[in-house]
Amino acid sequence: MEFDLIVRNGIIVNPTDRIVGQDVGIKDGVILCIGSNLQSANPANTRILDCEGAFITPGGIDTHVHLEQWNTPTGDTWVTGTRSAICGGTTTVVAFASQNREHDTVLPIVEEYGALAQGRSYCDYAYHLILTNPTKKIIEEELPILVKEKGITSVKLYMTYDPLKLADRQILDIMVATRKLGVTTMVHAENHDMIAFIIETLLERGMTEPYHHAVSRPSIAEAEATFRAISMAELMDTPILLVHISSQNSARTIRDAQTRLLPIYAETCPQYLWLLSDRLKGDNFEGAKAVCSPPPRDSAEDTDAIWRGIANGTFTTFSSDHAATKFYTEGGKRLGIIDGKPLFTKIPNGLPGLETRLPLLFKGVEEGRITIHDFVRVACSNPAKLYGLSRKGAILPGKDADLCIWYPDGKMEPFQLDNSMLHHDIDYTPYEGMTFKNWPRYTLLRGQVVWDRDNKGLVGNVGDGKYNKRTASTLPGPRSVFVNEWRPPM
Ligand code: DUC
Ligand code: ZN
Ligand code: ZN
Repeated sequence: MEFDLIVRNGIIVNPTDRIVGQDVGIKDGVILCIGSNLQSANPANTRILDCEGAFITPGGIDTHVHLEQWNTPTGDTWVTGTRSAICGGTTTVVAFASQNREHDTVLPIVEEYGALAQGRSYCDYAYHLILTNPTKKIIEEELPILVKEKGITSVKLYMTYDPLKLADRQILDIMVATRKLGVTTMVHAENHDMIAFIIETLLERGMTEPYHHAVSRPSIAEAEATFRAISMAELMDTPILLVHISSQNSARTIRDAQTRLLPIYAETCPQYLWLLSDRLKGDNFEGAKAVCSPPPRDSAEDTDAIWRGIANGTFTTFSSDHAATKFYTEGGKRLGIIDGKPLFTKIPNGLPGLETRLPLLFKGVEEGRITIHDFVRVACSNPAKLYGLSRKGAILPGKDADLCIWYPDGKMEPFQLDNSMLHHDIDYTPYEGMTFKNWPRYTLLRGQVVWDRDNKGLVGNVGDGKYNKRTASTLPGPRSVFVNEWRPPM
């Protein structure tokens, strides 16, 4: 067998196993085999990449990314967001095409959003659909077309935000359809009315600082909606993925449902491991830099529980929820300053995090909080399985040769993160000043080196990324065999 590239002398990591002393043979962008001393049977000029004993993980898959959505005008574009993805070891992103309430069809929305990505992505990509007005026609006629023709096999639903939120009845109607179609249903679970009530009370009392954003969205609001979403999913026997889970409270509820073998999946994000709500305090409106929803929680009790949830399998996926907004630019986070005074309700929600996602999770491996296999499971393999990215997520023959190669111990000079080191188009990072002892050294997208940190850095090109038509989830689905017809519980 002849290869285009042989990756050697590394520790190949998959979710359950690691392979030492073997090479990865790559041809035409695909992993052809894993075997010993592949070099010996190849021409002397075959390209070799020596990992010097470091971990080789699958390329990262970030399945919760907001790029170029109408409601984040100062955020990253497909070009800048995916550029930062590959520089942080991520080779596939799944972003969001979003329906507005007034749209009574979603097919053109998906076309328009797809056009924005085409030729403008550094990494492979796909998108979910956010449903805000699920008409009968959309559910019964358009979703099947999206699944079959476009390979869009996931939708996101909101239980909060006036322009986005769905009533429970609408969620139930969607669940019947998604279960039948094998579509993964993502749910943003926060209790809308609890939040609205607290906001009103805070504003009446003049409590309008960025920190009050965190006060307005307590973990009980997330936990209640999480329980309700799980209850609806149980009734409809529909697999769901609870996005961006931030608290111990919700993690327990999810764990309990999983213990009962319900097909309940959950996602968490770096901000719920590394940030606490006191980061929303500070002079000069600095706290706005950490305003996201759900907010970071108050104490290490929650961050510790989230780390444990990754280790014990409660969390299926680990995503960035990259929903970036600039801080110093007009139309960005400072929209939350009105007549010189803060008003937290006007601060655009969300954080940048595509490029820092994997290094922040890898710190958990270094600190012994999770294993390297947990890392691969939540950041690469499970995202591929849950969202039907069948060519991705593992270092196995036949899979795309998407790889992230780390530094061997002691090889990389530890550094303190400075936003200027990152490749997004955002003027801050919430992780400024944090020390990193490792970082993706090389990123390979379908066998091509696209990030070479020590030699030129970014070496991939815009337009390298290809659209991935997805299949249904391969994780356990509905428990009933009668997926085409919902039957009342009796
Ligand atoms: N939900 C998201 O998924 N991302 C950003 C903000 C939000 O509320
Ligand atoms: Zn959300
Ligand atoms: Zn999001």
